[in-house]
Amino acid sequence: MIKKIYNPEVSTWADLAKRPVMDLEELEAGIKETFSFVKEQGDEALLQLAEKFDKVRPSQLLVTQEELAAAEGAIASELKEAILQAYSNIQLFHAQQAEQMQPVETMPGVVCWRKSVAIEKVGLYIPGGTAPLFSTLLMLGVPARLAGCSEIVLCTPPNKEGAIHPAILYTALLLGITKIVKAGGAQAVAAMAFGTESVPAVSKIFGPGNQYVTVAKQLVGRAGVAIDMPAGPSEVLVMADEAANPAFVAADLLSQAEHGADSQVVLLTTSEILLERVEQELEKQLAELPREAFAAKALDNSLAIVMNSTQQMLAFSNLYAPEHLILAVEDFERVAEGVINAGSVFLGNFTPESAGDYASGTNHTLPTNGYARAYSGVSLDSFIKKITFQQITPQGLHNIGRTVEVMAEAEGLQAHKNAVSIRLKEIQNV
Ligand code: HSO
Ligand code: ZN
Repeated sequence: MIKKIYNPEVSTWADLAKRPVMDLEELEAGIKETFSFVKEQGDEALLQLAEKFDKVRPSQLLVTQEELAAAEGAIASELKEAILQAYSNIQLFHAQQAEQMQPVETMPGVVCWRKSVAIEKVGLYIPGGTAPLFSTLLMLGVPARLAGCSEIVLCTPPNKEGAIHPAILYTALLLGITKIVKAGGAQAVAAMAFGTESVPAVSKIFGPGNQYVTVAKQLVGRAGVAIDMPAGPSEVLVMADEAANPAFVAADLLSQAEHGADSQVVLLTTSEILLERVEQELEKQLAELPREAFAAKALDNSLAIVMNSTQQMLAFSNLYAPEHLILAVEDFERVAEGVINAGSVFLGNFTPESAGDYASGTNHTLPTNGYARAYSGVSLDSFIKKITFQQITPQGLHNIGRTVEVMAEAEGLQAHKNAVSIRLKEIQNV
């Protein structure tokens, strides 16, 4: 069960805010071997590794038109409607993120501007395993489409029958993603990074995964392929006072704990009574969960901390930098203004994290493990590069030229200076 701590000294906070450490370095050697195998054998390596890890050798590596078309009939209409609603909300929220920058004349005759251009080729990874995360496909596919990426590759491991979950296929269909590769793990990351006969090499790889996928993404990151963000186990921090509903708080903590045994949930509260009630609710609700075993393990790694004030809770939360932050406190609007480190924030008693996980519109691919101190979650920007442009007229160069010459000279870079001087001479001659 969750570990309780009462009014810890500020000097102990940094330790409390540390996530359980995972040593992933020892996985590197094996993953590098997988990389070499995929580089050498391409599709055949993917098929052999599917046989080894997914216990099936798919008859075809890519999902066929027929498989895609069949997905629509294979899922309940209520689920289809839900996916469509989520799609629409995510689309609305992400479409608003598009920015247009007006050209700026920094000096007369010197004009600078910036343009957003989609990353041409992107790869999306959707894990298989215990939960078919078609919601993650929406979270990645919608902004990829809005950005205008011209090639979107989806890799996801097949089940033992060699098939992909129909909800994943239906979502792909909705997004117009047709290159769906039956490959998982480090080999899928390798295929998207280096390319095979069937899998085009992409410039950026997105999506969550197990430890092998995480390390593989880090390794291709070092080799020049961009990745969305460093990923770790999912987490939520709930800040709760007497205004909170203990049953809601417990439900929120469990919703994150059920992701996996390595998930971490943190409860901060100013009320010992609330903590007691939350504990009772945790026990009651946990016992009824199909994924009780995962959630129970996650709770064992988790903390409930009693603090003196909302101010203290906010300070701790900002130090912890949670992936998800739920504010179940009286004055949640004021507290929200003080949040400086978090991936995504949920305000008040009626805003469960689950809403953001699936359907409200915000993205659920978020920085974990304290990375929220420096990283944002996935957004439209994640699929875009911003290219700057400038154009200078002869009069403009006359205006800015001396500044550049003086600076280049001071840096000892004569050729830089010359590139301006040679033109200024020409202008004078006209
Ligand atoms: N909470 C996860 C996302 C997710 N939840 C997908 C349910 N499905 C990471 O933000
Ligand atoms: Zn979730």
